Amino acid sequence: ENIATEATELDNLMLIIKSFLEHMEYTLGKDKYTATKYDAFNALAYAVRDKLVERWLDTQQAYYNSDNKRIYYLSMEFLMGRALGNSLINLGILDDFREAMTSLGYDFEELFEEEQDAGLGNGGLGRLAACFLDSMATMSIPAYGYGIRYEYGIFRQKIVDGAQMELPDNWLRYRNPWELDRQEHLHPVKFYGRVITTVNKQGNVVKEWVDTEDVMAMAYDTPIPGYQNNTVNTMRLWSAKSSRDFDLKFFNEGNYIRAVEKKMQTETISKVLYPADNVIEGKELRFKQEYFLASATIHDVLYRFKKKHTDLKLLPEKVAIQLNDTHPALAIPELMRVLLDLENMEWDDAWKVTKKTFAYTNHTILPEALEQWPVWFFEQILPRHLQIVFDINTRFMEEVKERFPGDSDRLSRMSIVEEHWERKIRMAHLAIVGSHSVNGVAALHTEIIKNQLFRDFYEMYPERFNNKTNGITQRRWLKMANPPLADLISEYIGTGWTTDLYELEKLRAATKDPEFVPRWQAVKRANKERLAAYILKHNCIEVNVDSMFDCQVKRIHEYKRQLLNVLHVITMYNRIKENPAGEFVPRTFIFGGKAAPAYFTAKLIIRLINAVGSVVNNDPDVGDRMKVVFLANYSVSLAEDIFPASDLSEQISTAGTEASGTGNMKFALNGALTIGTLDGANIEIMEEVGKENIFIFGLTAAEVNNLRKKGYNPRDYYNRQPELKKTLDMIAGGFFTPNAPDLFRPIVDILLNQGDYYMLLADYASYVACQEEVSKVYLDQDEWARRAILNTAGMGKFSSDRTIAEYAREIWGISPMNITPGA
Ligand code: DL6
Repeated sequence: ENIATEATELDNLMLIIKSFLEHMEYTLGKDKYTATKYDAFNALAYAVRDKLVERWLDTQQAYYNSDNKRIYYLSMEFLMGRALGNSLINLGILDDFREAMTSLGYDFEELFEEEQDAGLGNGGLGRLAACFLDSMATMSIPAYGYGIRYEYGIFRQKIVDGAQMELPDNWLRYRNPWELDRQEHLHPVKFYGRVITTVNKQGNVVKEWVDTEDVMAMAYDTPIPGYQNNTVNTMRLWSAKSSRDFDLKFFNEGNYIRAVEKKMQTETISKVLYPADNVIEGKELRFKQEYFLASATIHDVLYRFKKKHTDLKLLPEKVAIQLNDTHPALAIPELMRVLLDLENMEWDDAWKVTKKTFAYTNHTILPEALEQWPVWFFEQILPRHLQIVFDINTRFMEEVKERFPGDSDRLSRMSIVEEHWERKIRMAHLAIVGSHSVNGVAALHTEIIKNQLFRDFYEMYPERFNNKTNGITQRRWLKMANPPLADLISEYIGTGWTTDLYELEKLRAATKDPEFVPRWQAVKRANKERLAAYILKHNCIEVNVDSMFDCQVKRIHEYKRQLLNVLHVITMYNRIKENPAGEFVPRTFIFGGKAAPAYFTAKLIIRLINAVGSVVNNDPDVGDRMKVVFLANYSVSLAEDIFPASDLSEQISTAGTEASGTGNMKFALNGALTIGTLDGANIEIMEEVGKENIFIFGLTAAEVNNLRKKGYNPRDYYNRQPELKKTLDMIAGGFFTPNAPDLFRPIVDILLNQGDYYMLLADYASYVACQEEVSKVYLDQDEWARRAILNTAGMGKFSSDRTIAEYAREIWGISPMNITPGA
């Protein structure tokens, strides 16, 4: 029997090697003389993709046969990162492939580094979409991610002389082995033109959108494997191609160069991801991108629906569309347009179908991130949609009037059309009115939505509002990113946590196991050594592996308060300088994150971090008690190296501003302790891990509101706190950049003279005191490890599997199915 098993294993190994070599030769046209390491990665990826494709076809056939309800997750961003490691793990073939590649003489892990990140997102919102796809596949939910196949993803960040430089991320230049182009899945997307009223064959008065300029949306599909369950779902991304009709029209005009130019212009729609996070860029091209995604997807959804059904009134029974923020919300008037103008449905029926089909997730309350499109964009680019939006609004206003007679202020507050100054369409209002569900992404955030941001809507439609606290996939963020910790955990509690994260509860007992704790500490140390080597290689800074790795990695934004962290760094520096012989718990401050290219203050904060770093890191009085490191080009793959190596997770946004945060969950899952405000999901993390195992400081969201109402004067704090005053004076006075003494003045100006909107000064004292407590606990390494284990143990709730199960049950009304290959 043993011989038989061994023979099968050997066969299996030979098949993998054969597949790899065949792809090297026939797909890539390379041999052992010409193949590069990048070719080896590609041949390996194709061999893995073959495995995916078998299950993919079976899954899709099973979905078709079962006619289950389908879930469409529409998102302008999918921040997928690398696919190789994840695919191998989810298919359960990691060890087989490692053995095969090693036997061919390759360093397996090195090949992973060859893969480009799929960086089609800015931050939390895009990464959440990626985690959701993993969870939906793992739960065998018939789901599709729909987005845009940007040719350029999020820019690559370089740090030059301490400042951010943006380089284009031309990620498709060297092929993308995971995707399959679907030339046959083409939809024309209309732009511009005008609306005429005609009478159709049945004698009905109908609207026709004519003289449009059409752009073709072509599908590219990427397989999304579930975790060891034979399910492979689809992420379909649209790429813009100019249509043949379009070409002909312009080429026939006889000006060849102008015609080619026009053709190129239409294809720019899917060229580049807009790089702003939590702020809108009101550009026409972005508006077109949003409609491009909305329109192509609605047509695809209806095409699939019609393969089995004829009665469009049944759509909500077979289709749920989740809008990832308002970015794809033009899908609402687009579905209305199709139902009214192309399917001849009556308004009331079409509206009922639309509302029942759509659900909207809000991801931010920051006013600068709430989308409002000028009415004149609609007039020019989507004239028929403007009519429909106006019609929706007229009916909606009637409803409000009936419900709240005589309340004209309320009418103007709630209107989908903002009438002041320049007329605009408020996309959030459109999304709420056109959906049956509106959710926030953490408990506090949902309360803020209900009681502040969308209060009027909550009063009108309380049943629509619900909370879905975010989550992350433990397959990528623990099993793949941190194999030594994942193995240690599995050894202790079994592997059930990979699909049921609540299993981690069982780790609580490990805190009392004298053998477990040192092993836990050894894993963390090894991970820190690896990150230290990375830092040495990329930043030429030698860090003390025994120091606390204090990490803040996320987009750079004023509300996230990287600047507050810097104030603490400078305070600690000053304390060492004043008492060079004193005892200090050593710290390595690690920062990472991109600033939107047009965000002046965020970019200045990056420069400040680096300037403070050059002073601190080179001061002999400091030695290895403190280092400040800015890791360039924070991305999914870099994050996978940082979370496992971190001791302290900085989640320090002004209370009430961070909708949820998901980095906070990834840190804690990997055994970092959190220092944080009572904001977003931090609150729920505290509830799960226990107040004693998290460091909480600062004003609460209610206190922030009250202080703002009462009148907040940051100068009071500056004048009363000498350490704070000294820190700010150093920044303003050019201490960190003697050659450009005024460089950081604008930062201090924001804090002292422009009202310090995010209340850094109000929270400074409590933050610094809390950091002292952090250092005290860190001195007792066993106590620290105990708390770290309890953090990991408390992460059960924060699996995106739990989040998706809630969406499925409470919003989509579906139950998962199991895929049997070949069924
Ligand atoms: O819900 C995912 C993620 C949250 O965890 C973050 O707290 C939140 O800032 C982010 N929101 C956005 C909003 N962008 N827009 N619009 O990225 O969503």
